[in-house]
Amino acid sequence: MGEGICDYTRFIVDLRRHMWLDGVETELRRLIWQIAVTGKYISAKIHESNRKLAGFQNLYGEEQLSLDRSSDEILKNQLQYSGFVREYASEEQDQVVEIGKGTEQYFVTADPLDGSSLVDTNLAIGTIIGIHKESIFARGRDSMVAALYITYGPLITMVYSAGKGAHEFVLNREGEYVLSQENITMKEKGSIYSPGGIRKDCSLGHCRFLEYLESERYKLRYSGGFVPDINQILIKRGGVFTYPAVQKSPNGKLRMLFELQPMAFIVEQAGGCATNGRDDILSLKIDELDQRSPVYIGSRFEVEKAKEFLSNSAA
Ligand code: AFP
Repeated sequence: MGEGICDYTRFIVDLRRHMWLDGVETELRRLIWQIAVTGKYISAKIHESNRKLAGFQNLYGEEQLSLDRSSDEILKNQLQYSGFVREYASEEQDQVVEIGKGTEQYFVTADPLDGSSLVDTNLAIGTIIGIHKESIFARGRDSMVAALYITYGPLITMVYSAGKGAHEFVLNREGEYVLSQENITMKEKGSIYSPGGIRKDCSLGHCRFLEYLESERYKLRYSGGFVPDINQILIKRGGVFTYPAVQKSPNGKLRMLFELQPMAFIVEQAGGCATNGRDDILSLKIDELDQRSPVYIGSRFEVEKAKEFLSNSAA
């Protein structure tokens, strides 16, 4: 049997065994799958991109690349025709978009191309997706049923969770996703840290936390892309990413709906945790589309240590 056919057979068996066994509802399994497949079309767009500005700004006043808008369009269309999605909220859209007939059971949030400002540097970037069962204006822990991210790097990988562990698929040369890591589980403690923000704009507690990590010889790993930075912490089974409150943005830079909730969902499923420095990210209620939060996310030891430094300095 040719290797290609063998690969394909193994892939189908892996996919069915893995996704069937973890008890994911058929519609949700198919929706996750369709979003993962969209990653192939977005990746093709990245490869033909010329980093041309689209001449538009998003809700946050950020310049939109034509790539941002085309990735958003690809995703929205795929979700619209999936038949499973009632509403679509995206970092590139000014408001929530009704894309279904009003009876579908899922609400999807998307950062279609996070880190797109890195495209010209050829660093890895990604797509971040949250899947909710009810309105997205709730606590993540109550509304979320799944999350996934796709990393466009030397390989295209998709990490997802539907509430039964975190698992990684890699796109093989036949253009099929093959299960590569199942039930990813982080250690209690890691050895890398990703510190976003400008240190002199951060609180004393935050600076003391970073100094602690450096005194413990943690290695600095920061690319400026949330997806590859989180993916590194997950695949290396430990470490911490932070984008704290800073002077000009007391709520930090990263968006709750489009970046923090999906990654918190996946990291928790891998045995890690995610906080704003005091409360779990998934326990925070979403009131606005563009809601941001400071974030400390990764293995348990480092996140708890961050909370300790922040509360001691706040006292
Ligand atoms: P872009 O999507 O504008 O490239 O921003 C990426 C991002 O939202 C997130 O992916 C990074 O973790 C963070 O910004 C990096 O921010 P700094 O450039 O301030 O470090």
